[in-house]
Amino acid sequence: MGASNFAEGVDLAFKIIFGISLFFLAGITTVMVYFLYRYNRKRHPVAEQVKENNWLEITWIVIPLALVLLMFYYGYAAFHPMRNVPKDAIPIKVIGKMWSWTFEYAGGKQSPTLVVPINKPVRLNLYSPDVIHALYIPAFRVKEDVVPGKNNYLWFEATQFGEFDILCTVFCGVRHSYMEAKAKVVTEAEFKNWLTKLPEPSAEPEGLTILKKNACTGCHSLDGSKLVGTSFKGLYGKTEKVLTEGKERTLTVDDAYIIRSVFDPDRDVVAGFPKGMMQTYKGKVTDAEVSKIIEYLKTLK
Ligand code: HEC
Ligand SMILES: [Cu+2]
Repeated sequence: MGASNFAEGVDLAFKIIFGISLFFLAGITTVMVYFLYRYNRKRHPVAEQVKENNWLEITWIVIPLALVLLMFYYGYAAFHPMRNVPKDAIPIKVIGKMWSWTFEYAGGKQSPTLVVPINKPVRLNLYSPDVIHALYIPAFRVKEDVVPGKNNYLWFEATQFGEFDILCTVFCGVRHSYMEAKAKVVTEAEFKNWLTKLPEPSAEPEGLTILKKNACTGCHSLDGSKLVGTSFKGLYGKTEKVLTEGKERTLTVDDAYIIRSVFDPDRDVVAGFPKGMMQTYKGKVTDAEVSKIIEYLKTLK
């Protein structure tokens, strides 16, 4: 069962196309099997060429044409309203990034769950800061690519209360399959209440902005998962095994070590990680910026 205003049209188009396909699958298979029997060499020893049969040709042009036009009509009738967003639709920015969904409401309040009021048009503005993703809400029968640099959108009106799955349908890297979320349909009063309770957007720590700006987060995760480099989670104050000029030694991660790691990454190479992977940030990151980074890393317990 679909749970949006588009469900009926999409389901109808699907049923018609599926029905026509099923009819031809059964019909063609039956005729094939019958011909095997009927035109077997025993029963039909001499082949016969059929040429210039106008009625036959007209039939096989007109019937398939009518059928594809029928499929086009129902497909288009379902698709057309999807591209016409009502003016009063509630705008929600969807941020699809490796590897999670974030829903941003007016005023910048963010939520990991898409909460929408029932029977109200909602417009999702799709944004990706990294690679191509696709937002798919099967129960609402909507799906659209989330492409960096392109302002894609979709809209719907939820028609049923409940929680529905949200998926990413474009393979976007190792944790693609973790990129899921829920769409929750509630009454308008509940929606307003929920929105007021949603915490105000907190300003991003400066250190994190610097890490993102220099793409450090492409190699260093903030949540403990191992990417190309180590994770920054719990890094500050930790005892680390490093190779200095090929000799293993143990040290405690402090300011000096982090500064060295940024400006001279090959001096102390973390055990188990390749040398030469991280380039020096000399001239790209200032000393003041490194201090901000350190300040931020201290908060990543
Ligand atoms: C191309 C991937 C890559 C990028 C980009 C990168 N690093 Fe690294 N980084 C690594 C690797 C691999 C290591 C481990 C090997 C080593 O120590 O050189 C490392 C090690 C480190 C360490 C030591 C970590 C530990 O566990 O002891 C710090 C601190 C660090 N990087 C900070 C940064 C900062 C800050 C930036 C951005 C300004 C950055 N890195 C950008 C790959 C990267
Ligand atoms: Cu994705």
